[in-house]
Amino acid sequence: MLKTGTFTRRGLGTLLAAGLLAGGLVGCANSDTGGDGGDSGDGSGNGKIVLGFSQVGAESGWRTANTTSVKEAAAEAGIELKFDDAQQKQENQIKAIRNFIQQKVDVIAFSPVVESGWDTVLKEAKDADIPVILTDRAVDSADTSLYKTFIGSDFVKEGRLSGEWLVEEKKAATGPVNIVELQGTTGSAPANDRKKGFAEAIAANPNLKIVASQSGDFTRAGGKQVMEQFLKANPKIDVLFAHNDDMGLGALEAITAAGKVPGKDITIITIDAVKDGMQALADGKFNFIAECSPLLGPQLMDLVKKVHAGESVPTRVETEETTFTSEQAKAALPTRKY
Ligand code: GYE
Repeated sequence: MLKTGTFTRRGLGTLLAAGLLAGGLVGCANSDTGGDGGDSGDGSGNGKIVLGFSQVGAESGWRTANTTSVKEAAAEAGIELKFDDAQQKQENQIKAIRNFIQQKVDVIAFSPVVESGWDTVLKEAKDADIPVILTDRAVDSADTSLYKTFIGSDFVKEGRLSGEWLVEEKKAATGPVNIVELQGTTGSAPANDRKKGFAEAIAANPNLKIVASQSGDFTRAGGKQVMEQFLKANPKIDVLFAHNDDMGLGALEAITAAGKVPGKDITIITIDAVKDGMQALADGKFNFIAECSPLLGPQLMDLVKKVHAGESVPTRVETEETTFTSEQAKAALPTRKY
């Protein structure tokens, strides 16, 4: 995963992520708690740190890999995990966080489905003296004392790298290059930031124009459906920029059904680099992927232990990532873990 084009470095994170990869993906964490017993760990029994984790949902391959990473890392670190799946609904996440507060968990971590609207529940956690860690996605709360740290990717950078690749790819174009954009979940940090980074980068070439941009909610079904609409409404589409692999994979079906050849008639750029996306890239159906690593579990558990011990932690922990062309995907696939 660190072959080429590495753009961020955090020594500790790299080591932990590499360690997880080296260890392989073992065990299976299907249960809702990663702990080995019914103990709450809040003074009543096994002494384990209890972590309440509210996951966005199971909308994509990225999310599934992220859930596995969190569950396995908790088990490995001896942390008791209370896991909740919010099915992509903010109200469910708020409910889960309130439950965690009521249960007096030691630490709360969550991946906020959207950026806005968290102040009240975060204040409730703070008043209950329960430290909160944001994983994967950010919130827009002005009061940053409502959470201890935010671990995740630089989504603006992912969008920018995607746009920069396209500028280079289309530098010989003399006429308009029509781009359609499949956005992630409306109001989510990755959708907002990837859109921004991409738009900034393509501004360097006035031929590159986004002719349609709509949310496919980070799902395959959403990507397929919106791409069908794009194809009906726009006679000439040269490029698809999808905010994740899954929407790009859904769009492939719509493109093929419309009698066009993905990767040739339409240049396709996506983000994530999960296995199915990498396979499409290796097969020449996608043309470029900016990686977004879901393997946040080990770093998250490290932060959980530290905030629980009252140690100071950096306010921002960035994930290390790279980018892939088709040739690079072919080389990386055999050892790809997710
Ligand atoms: O790119 C997408 C998932 O928040 C980084 O969410 C994550 C995004 C990821 O559904 O596939």
